[in-house]
Amino acid sequence: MKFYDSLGPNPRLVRMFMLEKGIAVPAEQVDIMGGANRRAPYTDKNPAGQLPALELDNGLILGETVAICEYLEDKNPNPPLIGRTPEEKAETRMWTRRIELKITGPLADGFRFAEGIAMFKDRMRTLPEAAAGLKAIAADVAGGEGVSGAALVERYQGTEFEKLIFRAQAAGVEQNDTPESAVQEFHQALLALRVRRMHREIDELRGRIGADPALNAELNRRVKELHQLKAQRS
Ligand SMILES: N[C@@H](CCC(=O)N[C@@H](CS)C(=O)NCC(=O)O)C(=O)O
Repeated sequence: MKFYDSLGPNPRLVRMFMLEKGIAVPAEQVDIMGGANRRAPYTDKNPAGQLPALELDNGLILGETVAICEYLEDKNPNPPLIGRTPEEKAETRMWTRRIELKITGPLADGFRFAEGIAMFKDRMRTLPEAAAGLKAIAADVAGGEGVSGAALVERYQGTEFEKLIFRAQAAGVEQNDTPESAVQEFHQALLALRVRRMHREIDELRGRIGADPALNAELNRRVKELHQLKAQRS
């Protein structure tokens, strides 16, 4: 296998996915700033002309970040990032599609048609007049001006992969951290989310204990878990 890698949030997501899975694949860097992705020999491999791509041992070249992650998950089910059961997988895919269609897609085109226009005008059809509207759609759906991975984790309390996608995309807009630090940040955001959930569950258990004292053991177990989670926060 060979991983075609570059600057940008989409390859970053695949790097994060591989790190989470503990998979190492030989990688080749493609210079997207210099436009190497939009000409041969890269376009002979991936006519879509974008990154990332994964070349399989049977010669098939896979483009599209989500398709690549799905393939890696099928080949390496543990740890599950998309889901264990058909239900978990369906939920992840539902959120992934919503986030791509309604947030990261418009966000990326909003950037390409405005701040990024010098780089993109000769690579794709650009619609400068649409930029502000596209960014507004993304911000509305993601919950306001300060669109960040943490804000989205807060809002869409779904599965890990969907948050990982957004984290990678949002971090990619800034382009200033390493995949390792983005993974670290993602773990911390997830941890904070779990701590909040656990607090809610504990409050709810406390409310029911008067009616059912047998819940005491469950409560003690949860409180212990909460302390363990809190100890992992940096
Ligand atoms: N739909 C593609 C989008 C890939 C994409 O936009 N890649 C960016 C890098 S993050 C790219 O290749 N940009 C350079 C270009 O479009 O010329 C996917 O999900 O993989």
